[in-house]
This record gives sequence, C-alpha cells and structure tokens, in this order.
Amino acid sequence: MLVLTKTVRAACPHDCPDTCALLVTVDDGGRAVKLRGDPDHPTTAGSLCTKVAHYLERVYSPDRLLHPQKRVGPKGAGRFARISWDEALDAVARRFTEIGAADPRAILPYSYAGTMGYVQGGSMDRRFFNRLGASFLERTICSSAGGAGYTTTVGAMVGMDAEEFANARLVIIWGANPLLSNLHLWRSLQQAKRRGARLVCIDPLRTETAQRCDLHLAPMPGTDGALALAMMQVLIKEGLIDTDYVARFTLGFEALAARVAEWTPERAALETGLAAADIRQLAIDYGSIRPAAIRMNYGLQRCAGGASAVRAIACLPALVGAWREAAGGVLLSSSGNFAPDAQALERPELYPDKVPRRSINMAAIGNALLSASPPIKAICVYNSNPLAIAPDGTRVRQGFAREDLFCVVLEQFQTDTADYADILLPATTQLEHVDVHRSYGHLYTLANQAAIAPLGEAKPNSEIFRLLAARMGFSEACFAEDDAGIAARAFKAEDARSADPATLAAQGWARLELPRPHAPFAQGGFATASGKCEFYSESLAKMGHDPLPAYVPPHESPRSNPALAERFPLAIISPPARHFLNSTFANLPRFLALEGRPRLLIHPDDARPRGIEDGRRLRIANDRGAFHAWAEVSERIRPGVVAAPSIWWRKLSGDGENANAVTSQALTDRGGGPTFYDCLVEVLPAEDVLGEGLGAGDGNRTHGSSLGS
Ligand SMILES: Nc1nc2c(c(=O)[nH]1)N[C@H]1C(S)=C(S)[C@@H](COP(=O)(O)OP(=O)(O)OC[C@H]3O[C@@H](n4cnc5c(=O)[nH]c(N)nc54)[C@H](O)[C@@H]3O)O[C@H]1N2
Ligand SMILES: Nc1nc2c(c(=O)[nH]1)N[C@H]1C(S)=C(S)[C@@H](COP(=O)(O)OP(=O)(O)OC[C@H]3O[C@@H](n4cnc5c(=O)[nH]c(N)nc54)[C@H](O)[C@@H]3O)O[C@H]1N2
Ligand SMILES: [Mo]
Repeated sequence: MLVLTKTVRAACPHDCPDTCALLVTVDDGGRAVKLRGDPDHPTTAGSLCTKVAHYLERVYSPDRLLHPQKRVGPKGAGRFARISWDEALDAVARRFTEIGAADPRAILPYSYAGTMGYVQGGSMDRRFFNRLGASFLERTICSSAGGAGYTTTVGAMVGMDAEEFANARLVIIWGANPLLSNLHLWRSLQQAKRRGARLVCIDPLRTETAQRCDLHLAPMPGTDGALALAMMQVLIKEGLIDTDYVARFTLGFEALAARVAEWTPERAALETGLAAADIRQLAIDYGSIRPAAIRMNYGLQRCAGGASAVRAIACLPALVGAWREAAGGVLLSSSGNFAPDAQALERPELYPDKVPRRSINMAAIGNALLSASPPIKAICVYNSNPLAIAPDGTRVRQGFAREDLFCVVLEQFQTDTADYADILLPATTQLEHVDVHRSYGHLYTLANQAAIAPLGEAKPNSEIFRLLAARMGFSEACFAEDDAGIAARAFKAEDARSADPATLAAQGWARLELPRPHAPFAQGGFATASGKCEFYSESLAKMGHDPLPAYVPPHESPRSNPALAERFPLAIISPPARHFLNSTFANLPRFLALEGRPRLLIHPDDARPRGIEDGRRLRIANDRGAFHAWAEVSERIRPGVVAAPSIWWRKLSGDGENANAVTSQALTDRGGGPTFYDCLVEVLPAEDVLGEGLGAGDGNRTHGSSLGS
C-alpha cells in the first residue's frame, strides 16, 4: 500500500550553539515518523546529536503532559487532577488580577531557553507580562557575565564565523567542550586537525574534546583570567604583537602593557595550578601560529571573575592581529549578528506608566522568593526548570514550597518544577508549533513550521498567553497577532544583516547577508564606543569599574578563601552530561539509561585519602546542602577539583537532590551571572557520614586538603 508522506522544515529549539535545521517526515495520518538533520544546511550537514536524533521519542513520550491540571496534594508532591482549559485559564486570570490589583510587581515570569524560538519564548509572553506590569526577570542564568566581558572589549556578541574554524592552524578551545555541547563545530575542528592544525584545550576536566586535542591544560576553575593576563605579558615581552593592528584598531595598549607587566607566567601558575613553562609556551604558540582561532564558551565564566576573564581573553586576538584573517579571532557567541525587532516582539511600551519597575535576577531566585520586597506572590514558569537548574537548590525549593505563592507552570513534562505548580498547563513541542530562530553559534536564521497537530490538549506558549491576555481584558491589537505574523516580523526586514525572508520561507534557513569569507574585524570596525578593540574602557571607568583587564579570583577556592577550604577543600564543577541538555532529556528512558546514575569524577590523589574507590556512593556537601553521586576515580579530572556531569532531575537522581544542592547564589563580577563552577565542597563515602555531621566542621574529616602548590 502506498503511504503518502510530506516533509516539513523545522529547527532544533534547544539551548545549544548549533541550532540545527531539521527535516520532519509526516505520514498521511498526521504522525511524524522520521526526523533528520537537513543535509543541505551547511552547519547541520545532515547530522544531529544523539538527543535530537531521537526527538520523536520526546514528542510521543507517554510522559507528555497533555491536559491542564490543578494541584491536589501538598506542594512538591506532584499530585494533580485534570481540569478543563476554561477552568485553568480562569483560575490563573483571577489570581493574576487579584494580585495585580494590589501590586503587579508581585507577579514574576520565570523563563529561559527551553525553546530558543522568538514566538514561543520572546514575544506574546513578554507582551503579556509587560502589559501586566509584572516584575522584570533578568535572564542571567547562562551567559550574561561572558556577555558583559566580551562586549566591553569587542562591543557586540560578534566574532569568528564558526565555519572558518576548519581553516585555522591553531585552535584554543577554552572553557568549551564542543564534542559534547557544540557538536557541529567539532566537525570543523577535526577538519582543521586533519589539515595540520594544533588543537589546545583549556579545561579542568580532560573532556572527550580534550582527549582528542594535541595539548590539554587543566587550570583550577575560575582562574582563566590570570592565564589570559600572563599570555598577554609574554606576548608583549617577547615582541609577538601585531604593532600595526594594535596602533590602528585598538585603544589603551600602553595602559594594558603596564597592567599585565606584573603577570608573569610564574605568578599565573600560582593562581591557575598550571606550569609556568606551559603558560609561556601557549603564549608563544599563540603569537606565532597563523591563523589562530579561539573557541571560548560559557564554561569559564560561571565564577566570580567570569566577566573579567572573558574580557581579558577577548583582548588576545587584537593584540596579535589574529582578526586579520577569517580563520583567526575568537568566537564566544554569534548572537549579535542578528537583528531581532525587540520592540515589535515584546512591546515594552505596554508597561503601565504608573507602576515602578522592579527587576529580579533569575540566578538568585531562591533568595528572591524568600525575601524580595515587595514579596513575590505569583510566579509563572515556562521554558525553564528552576527546581533543577537554579543554584542553591535548597533555597529554591523553600521558595517554591511557600504556601502563599501562586505558581503556574507551562511544561511538556512533569519536571521537578511542575511538581510545585498550582496550575500546570500542557505545552506543545517544536513539532507542534510555529517558530523562528537565530543561533548563538552560526550565522543562519531558521524557520520552524508546525509538522503535526498539538498532542492531546497541549497548546503553544504563545497561545496560552494570548488566551490569558483575552481573559484579563487586554484588548491591544498585538494580543491578537497570530504565530505566523509574529514570526514574520521577528527580524527587521530593513536591516541589511537580516536573512532574506523569501529564502527563509522556501528553504527553512538562510544565511545572514554577510560576506564569505567573513573576517568581521580585519579592518577594525569594532562595535565599541570608540570603534576600536578596547583594552582600556572609558565606559567601565565611568561606571566605577576597573577600566583594564584584571584577574578577579573565585569567591570559593583554596587560594582565595583558605578558611572555607579548610572545611571544604575540593572545587566542584557540574558541566553538561553528554545525553542531557541542561535538565531537558534527563527524564527520557533512552538518555537516563545512557547516563546511568549521577557520577562524580574525582582524582585518585583526592580519592585515596578519603577511602573512596571507584563505584562508591558519595556524599558531596557544603554549608548550603548535599547530594549523592557514584565515584568515578579518574585522572581525567585534575587534583583538587571534582566534576558532576549534570543536570539531573532531582526526583530521578536517587536522593531528591542534584549538583545544585551545593552551588551558590553569589553572582559574577559583572553581568549578574550565576557562579555554578565557583564552589567548594567536601566529598566522603556516603556511609561514613552520620546525620548532618559533614558541613558542620566537626572533625569528620580525617585528612587535609590534597591541594598542594
Ligand atoms: N549535550 C549538551 N549540550 C549542550 C548543553 C548541555 O547541557 N548538554 N548545554 C547548552 C548550553 S545551555 C550552553 S550555555 C552551551 C555551553 O555549555 P557549557 O556548559 O558552557 O559547556 P561548554 O561551553 O561546552 O564547556 C563547558 C566546559 O568548561 C569547563 N569548565 C568549567 N569551569 C571552567 C573554568 O573555570 N575554566 C575553564 N577553562 N573551563 C571550565 C567544563 O569542565 C566543561 O567541559 O552548550 C549547550 N549545549
Ligand atoms: N549545576 C549547574 N547548573 C546549571 C548549569 C550547569 O552547567 N551546572 N548550566 C546553566 C545553564 S548554562 C543554563 S542555560 C540553565 C538552563 O536552564 P533551563 O533553561 O531551565 O533549561 P532546562 O533545564 O533544559 O529546562 C527547560 C525546560 O523547558 C521546557 N520546554 C521546552 N520547550 C518548551 C516549550 O515550547 N514550552 C514550554 N512551556 N516549555 C518548554 C523543557 O521541557 C524543560 O523542562 O541551567 C543552568 N544551570
Ligand atoms: Mo546555557
């Protein structure tokens, strides 16, 4: 029998630099039967990561939320009863109206990048909360520190074209793990390697990426700023700088040279735990091999000095003139190449004149829920799973457990956060709705068509906020705009950089109208106030900040906080597990089976004195909280540091906790970012720990810090 199928063009919605172009095959019964990477899209090139290759398992999972529900058990217990959409929307509109009448700032949206689409994550929702006069959410949880640091030096989130990495001769992969979290860049890096490029990876953990590089340097977390300053010291001292580029296209070289003069490799070695000779050699290689590319990712800015570290690293390519070539420079994010029309999408003018503005930083949501003034009385969570992903999980749970907090959650699955909802609303997946995407790793705009009808009673976020707006009597025309209309207007058509709409519609993706090869700063043209690469920043000086690159040490590390390290001698990082995407996919059987159980990588030198053997169940704790994981004793992690591949759902981890039990709500130097990888803990075999003894500094420890020099 002939089965008629159609192919629908889609875009991967997930929070990843690769934003892949997808082709979805739908049968004549309206069921998606196949999903693959678009072979014609240059970066996707027909391949997908393991997670999204199995996206249909997510869409058709028996665990999908398919009906509106209301809570019937205690907060957090996850007991719900099915209700109608009318009942659900009425309940939300009624509570928001009541709370809003007294002070709308008591209502807080909480969203991040569950989907990165503008329609489902950056338009109708923003209009709704603007019109309401709700508190603003500072969406800092991922990249705001790096963004602040990078834009100080370069001016905008613009850097190398990812496709050019294949042509580099030296690539420094810095606080990044492309094989795992930026897979399509990894392909370009392998190409470069085959052509003879030297690959260097800088990461406290010998990741799958680091294992395949020519050189792996493992600094202590949060010390990359010191490394960058020392590299500059060597480059200047050895005369390896491009004086012509520096003279024409940079600002503040003399001041920079004076600043870094003290930063000898020996001094940086003390901070980073690297060998001075390795630091010197890295700088010399960087100053002599062309083209030299740096792939920096957000892994290195989740610490007290995150913005400063990124600011310093972003100075390197201008110093040596690496920007002259398309295959030289640095790439942190490509997002600044795109020109979304925020005004049209979000309608900020809807915010009521008479309501004073109030902002809440999502990276400190625990404290905000427990002590913001005026208090938060309602929270609406969508595209995010704060109970799993936000730092200081104990405080986050206490906040969400407040009996007087009205909590609405829009979700595809019964996440840790969904368990705390009063009203739980079923959201569609990417196959069931329309959207439009930019990327933060490449230079293509992507369109996402709806391939199938919504499952059950699920609705797109956009539609849920549209219906709520109507319920609340918001009569502005923008609340009636449909999803196709929003998508069509997401990017400024008149902006020369925008992708061609006809190509986008026909092909599903379109490259920004940028030259090829694209060397954004070959002739200067930085987006800073001076138009130059700013080693010295007048605007930072005006804000009362240090105008020059500086090293800001971690809040918590044996060197910067020895008293704390007495009790909690190990630094913990919790970078992505390969088969999870933040906490997304971390509930699906295939990926849970692949990850096995929560693990903690610990170096043999740290394991031995603690009596820890491979496979032992461990308790990882500090004053903020504790979680359990199984030991993987390995030289892949440097001494003094442990790594917990993340982010597990708390309720699926075995003890109701995950790595965010120990992380802190302290923020970065600038950008208000979280400091997930700036955290000290002690680790002991779980059985040895009686009650809450550990963490009280009560002599439970039978050994000192294994961190020597
Ligand atoms: N499979 C998978 N892919 C993902 C994600 C995921 O969860 N899973 N997450 C997505 C998201 S939200 C983002 S933001 C991106 C980027 O996600 P990130 O978490 O920024 O991951 P990477 O940038 O690949 O690099 C993180 C690497 O930095 C290392 N690192 C930690 N601390 C330091 C430090 O102080 N210095 C240095 N030099 N290295 C450090 C970690 O060990 C890790 O290997 O990836 C996206 N892609
Ligand atoms: N310890 C530790 N914590 C971290 C990190 C770390 O490395 N270590 N990484 C941090 C980083 S970089 C980030 S970006 C954050 C990520 O934090 P989040 O953005 O919260 O990411 P996810 O955990 O993936 O949660 C996204 C949720 O959105 C839902 N979702 C997806 N699409 C839709 C949709 O269309 N509609 C609705 N309503 N829901 C949808 C998914 O089902 C999922 O539950 O986590 C941070 N937390
Ligand atoms: Mo992120």
